[in-house]
Amino acid sequence: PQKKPVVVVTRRLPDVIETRMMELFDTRLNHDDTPMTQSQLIEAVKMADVLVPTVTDKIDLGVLSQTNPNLKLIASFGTGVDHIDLATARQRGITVTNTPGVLTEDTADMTMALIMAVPRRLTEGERLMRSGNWNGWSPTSMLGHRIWGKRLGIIGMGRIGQAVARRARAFGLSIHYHNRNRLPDYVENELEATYWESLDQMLARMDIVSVNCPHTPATFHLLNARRLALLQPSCYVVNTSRGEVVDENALTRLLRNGKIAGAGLDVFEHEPAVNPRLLELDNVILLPHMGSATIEGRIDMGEKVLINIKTFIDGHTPPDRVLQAML
Ligand code: 8YV
Repeated sequence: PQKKPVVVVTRRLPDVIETRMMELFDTRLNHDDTPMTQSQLIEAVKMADVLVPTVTDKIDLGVLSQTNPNLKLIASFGTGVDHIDLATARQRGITVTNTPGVLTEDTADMTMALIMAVPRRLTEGERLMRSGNWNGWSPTSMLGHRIWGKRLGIIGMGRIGQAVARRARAFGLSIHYHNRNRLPDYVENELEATYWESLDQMLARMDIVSVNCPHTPATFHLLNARRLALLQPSCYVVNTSRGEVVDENALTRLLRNGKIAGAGLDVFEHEPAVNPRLLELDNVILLPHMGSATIEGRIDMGEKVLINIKTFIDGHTPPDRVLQAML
């Protein structure tokens, strides 16, 4: 019988997925659920025919230059591929796949949760209850800002951005967006979304800004100090995409100085590190990169990984091959 391909999985995945993987491939699991070090990753790619990394594995030139010649597929468990040096992978004839689509709605739910929770001071109220210091209702306590009727500016109107737009419309927000490319008319009409070619001009007019674009060389620090300074002091910022898209230090400074009303952050520039000054701010909700963290979603992601590997091994183009256009 043909030798089964060696599949190395870098992190613990849902049990059903790991079981299926063990049945199908010569699978090497990692149940030490801490991110692999670079040297562990290098050991992994020396033996793997297929690598299944996650967002916490930096697949850079150093790792890719150590792959064994049989490693021809990196089937990433996740949608973002900014942790993989795609150009080098391509040069080395390695196909990269991801898991798009299945975490769109979960991530949009979490984005909407932050859009609601920050202006309405949800976690502040919760902290007050747990502190035991609540003295009862008063007409002027815990006042937040109204959400309906406000302008939401979505940066990155791909699958997740559009799913956020659909939800936000139902909550009475008006939808504005900036994207590399303008959406076709019929999509814009369906979403009742207003396109802003100039990100700067959009930023200056929004009440809430949601970051939903991938992290690429072109979007690194897209919200830099200059652009963040364009926001109105009453504006809220929500980020469920990648920390690197926002200059975290500049954002922190503006939040501290009252130049931005608040922020909901699920992602950070140097995860798992967080700018410690953010922790001191009441008008900020911080979450540990859990935008897509649902049991159902993780299984869906795992199934996508399985299909990508199987299709590739069978000699076909895997459904979620990451195209060069992502660069
Ligand atoms: C995942 C994510 O938790 O898919 C992504 O891009 O950021 C998250 O949804 C993570 O990537 C798993 O690798």
